[in-house]
Amino acid sequence: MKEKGLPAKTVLKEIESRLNKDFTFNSGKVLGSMCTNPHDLAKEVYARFLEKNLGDPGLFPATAQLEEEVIQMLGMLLSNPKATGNIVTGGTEANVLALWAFKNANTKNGGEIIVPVSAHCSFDKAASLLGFRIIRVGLNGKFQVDIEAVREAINHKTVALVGIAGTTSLGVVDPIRELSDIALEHNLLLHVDAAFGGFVLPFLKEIGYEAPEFDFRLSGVSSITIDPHKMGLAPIPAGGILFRNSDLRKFITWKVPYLAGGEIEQATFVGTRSGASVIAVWALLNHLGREGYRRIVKRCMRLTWKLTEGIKQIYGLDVMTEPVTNVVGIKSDIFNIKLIAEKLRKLGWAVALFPRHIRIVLMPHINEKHVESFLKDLRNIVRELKG
Ligand code: 0PR
Repeated sequence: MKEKGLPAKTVLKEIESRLNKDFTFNSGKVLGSMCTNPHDLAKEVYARFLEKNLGDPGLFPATAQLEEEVIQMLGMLLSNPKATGNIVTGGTEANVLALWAFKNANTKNGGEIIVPVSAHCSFDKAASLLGFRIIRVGLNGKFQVDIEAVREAINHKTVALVGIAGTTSLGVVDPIRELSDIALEHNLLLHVDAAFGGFVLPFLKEIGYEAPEFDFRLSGVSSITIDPHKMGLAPIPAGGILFRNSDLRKFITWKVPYLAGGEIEQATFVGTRSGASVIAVWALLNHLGREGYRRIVKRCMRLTWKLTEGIKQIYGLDVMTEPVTNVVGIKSDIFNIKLIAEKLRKLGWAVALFPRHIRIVLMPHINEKHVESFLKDLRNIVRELKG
């Protein structure tokens, strides 16, 4: 740090010139991210309430009330208005909180959590923090967790199962009903990671797509992660953790007695936390409503299928599986997919690369023209590789 500070104008100018190296969602080039431009209303609200701290809800009781309403609205979206929970920093914190509650609720010896190989790395982080052993089980032909393999992995040390509703790599949904039945049968907890799918799946049926079951309607589901900062269009940070009721959540509830606003009970990992995030989510849920989110999902799904059809028509390329949510996996049995990804990146496309496929997420910042221009570049790359 310098002794003497610079004028605000100079600092802002420097920031602008430095940050223009970053990708922008508006460019339409970011095809591999699960985040997007926050909605304008959310940006405005977020900027206005930066001082709100839900780490001391006694100082901000009205903001705390909005968080309760957000959890109730998300609970209703996930078929359980009685759900309890919090808006947290993201899917990672939400998944850690679920497993933390499982750990403290667990009266068995040892502790194993059965997760699909497709699960996000936040489960490994959670297991490392909490001393759980993660048992990864394989997938079926549709890239969903193999239910038989889950059954085989269960033993006296098993504490919980994890199912994914919108996988990181392909956006597919595990057979959550079967997982729920197994959880009930073996008296296990079941966490559903709908960090991505939580703001997509509830709207699919109404717009004519197949909508796999995944939420609290299935009575074995103990907790769900649902992230407003992915398909919810909220500013980062905004993840969501919901528990079926207060039973499990009480295992991660801590009393903090000395605060300026008076004694509180806290069930998040972090202490000081953004009230602005919560208010922004509240604003979005109220402003967009089911109708608004349905419209957004409809548009994203239309583009998902446009891209899927386009890819199927390119020689040597195919999709990994028919899309369930707005995620497309591009594979090739002929060309090296890593090489294709490298060539796409050279052309400025920010795509995500998995071992056997390129992941495209059709987020709300992508439009028809972006998809067409991407397909054109892809066709040219393939033509060049064919020689
Ligand atoms: N659960 C699932 C199913 C996820 O896909 C992710 C992250 C998480 C949990 C963790 O969420 P947080 O990142 O909020 O903690 N999924 C994205 C991914 O790994 C995260 C992401 C988002 C990565 C935007 C890049 C990016 O540009 O792809």
